Amino acid sequence: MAFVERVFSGVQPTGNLHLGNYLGAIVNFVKMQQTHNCIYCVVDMHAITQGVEVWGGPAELARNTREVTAAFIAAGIDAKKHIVFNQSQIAGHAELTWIFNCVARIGWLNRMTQFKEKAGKDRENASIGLYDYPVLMAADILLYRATHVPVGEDQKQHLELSRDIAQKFNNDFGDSIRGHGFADGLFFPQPEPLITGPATRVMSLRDGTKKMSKSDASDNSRINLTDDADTIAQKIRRAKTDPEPLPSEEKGLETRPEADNLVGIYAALAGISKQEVLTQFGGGQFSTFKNALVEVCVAKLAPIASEMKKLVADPGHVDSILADGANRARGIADETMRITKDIVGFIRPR
Ligand code: AQP
Repeated sequence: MAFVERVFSGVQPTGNLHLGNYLGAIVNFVKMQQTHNCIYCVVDMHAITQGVEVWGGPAELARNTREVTAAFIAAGIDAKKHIVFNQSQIAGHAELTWIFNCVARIGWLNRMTQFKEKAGKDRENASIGLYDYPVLMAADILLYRATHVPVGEDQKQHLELSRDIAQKFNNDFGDSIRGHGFADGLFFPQPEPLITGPATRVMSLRDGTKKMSKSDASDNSRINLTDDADTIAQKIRRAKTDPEPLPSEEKGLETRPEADNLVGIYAALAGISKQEVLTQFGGGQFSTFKNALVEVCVAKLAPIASEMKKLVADPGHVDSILADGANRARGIADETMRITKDIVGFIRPR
């Protein structure tokens, strides 16, 4: 069956939205609006999978949920033409997760590297929600039978799991799916990850081998979307580099993770290739390149930060955007759950 193409993706409201989230995900969210119907979700149910000391408690969760929504709108997502909502408003995310929990295998989840990284050494003490995170993610996507998912490189493995779950559901319930009018036995699509651009994995400014992340203890490791121009300048000037000048060819970046990262960030912000950046700055000192990077970064982020500020100052308006999005998302989600329940054999009122 040819599925109607639909884009879905989400961002966790865990605070400190950063340049990695922006370049790895949100920039592509904005682009996809031109060609697809898009659903962008503030995944607040994912946010509570780590300890409360990580997500900050109820007031912080609500504040961060509004801030991510504001970032979506400020970056150029059109919440009227497309759908923007927060996950917990739609019960189908949790319902479909339960069904998928019974389809996914423990062996599959045991391979998930993000769980291993986030749970760390104290795995026994991690929440079941953190372990089940990728199944909830599969449910998020497949509740809308989405076909394309723009994400950063770090989410590739979770997308593969979503594809495995979709395929196993279609196999396990093939006869029932056909019996419900899907002649080819395919109810869920296998969603495709869209991992594009020169900054699909933005690294920490303090350590070019570590992903830029909201939860890094050092604020200097990341550029937050809400940082002002002075803070951006300071962070970039202090970013770790090596003593060599920039190379003129991309090959010269291979063993230089910090240089590679900054060149990738410049390329993504300026909308050019890494090679074009090196043609312009290769052979020169880092200080010259860093000054240019500050400029392009401030030019891109300052208008977003100022629009975000305006939006979060009016929480009622942000909440109405989320409520309107949830109402429209619910129409699609309810239809998927109705058919899924019939396929599984759950009796429901007629
Ligand atoms: N460093 C990154 N480079 C490129 N893309 C990134 N993404 C996250 N970090 C980078 C992408 O941003 C989207 C939203 O991510 P998320 O907030 O839902 O979850 P995350 O990947 O767990 O983000 P963080 O910042 O790393 O948070 P913590 O510190 O809590 O783990 C996703 O598409 C992701 O790929």
